[in-house]
Amino acid sequence: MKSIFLTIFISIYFISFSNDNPYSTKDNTAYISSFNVLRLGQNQKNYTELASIVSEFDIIGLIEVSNKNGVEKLVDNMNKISKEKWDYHIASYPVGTRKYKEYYAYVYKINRVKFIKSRGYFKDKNNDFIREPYGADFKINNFDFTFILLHSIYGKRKSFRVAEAEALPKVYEYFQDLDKKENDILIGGDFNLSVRNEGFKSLLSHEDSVINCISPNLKTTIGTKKLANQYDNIFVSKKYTKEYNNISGTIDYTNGNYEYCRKYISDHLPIFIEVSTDLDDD
Ligand SMILES: [Ca+2]
Ligand SMILES: [Ca+2]
Ligand SMILES: [Ca+2]
Repeated sequence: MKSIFLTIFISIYFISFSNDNPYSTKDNTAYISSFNVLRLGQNQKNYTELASIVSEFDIIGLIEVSNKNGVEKLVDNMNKISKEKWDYHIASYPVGTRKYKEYYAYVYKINRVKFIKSRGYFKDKNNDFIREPYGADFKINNFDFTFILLHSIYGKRKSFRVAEAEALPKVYEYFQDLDKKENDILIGGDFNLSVRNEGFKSLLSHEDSVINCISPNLKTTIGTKKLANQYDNIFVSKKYTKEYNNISGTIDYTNGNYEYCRKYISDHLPIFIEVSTDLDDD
């Protein structure tokens, strides 16, 4: 598993890193990931493989977490299989419907990433979201930022998903306005909608020049016979988050074993961005 993963990772980075070994992580860059982990804590998982996939990043925002036990089990496995030490932060309560709720959580390398504080859930006054987005502040070297996570509705009709995408500027502005000094707002998650959909138009035309870091051409969900949809993304402001290096991607850990991965890992791929951490302008 590890070797498959490394091969894919190297092929993604071959051009940008040329002669560098991407695994001798440079102190001034970091990898921030968002990953829908398909009912972590509830579904049966191969925790060793899951740990090996996510432990290549510095911080991973976990979407679709069923309970704290799943996160603890993942962190225990990461501490076992990697040379790094890992810790986590989980939202204090789950969100969703009366019948079905999920947590958001973050797993991070303790020697590289500092958890600063929780920003709590988005105050969803108009009930725009089935699961309110959640935010927390972290610092990697000199780069501090608010990392927001969202698992959008799937629902009976596509219009439900489009409506949540249309409400994203409210989320961006809510977290942006919480802190006058801190303006690095990263919104990661599973939007259940291609970023090409016009529902994202208002967020992507925001005056702070918000961009989607993950290409619309990269599929992020796993179907039964192939990769299926482009549903996951990370949004940042080009105006404020100049720390984003314009390097991003997905990690395709499937190696053609779609059914196995869906059953024992997830039905999504992790997505990631590379950031510079030596300078912070806010
Ligand atoms: Ca900052
Ligand atoms: Ca701000
Ligand atoms: Ca910044």
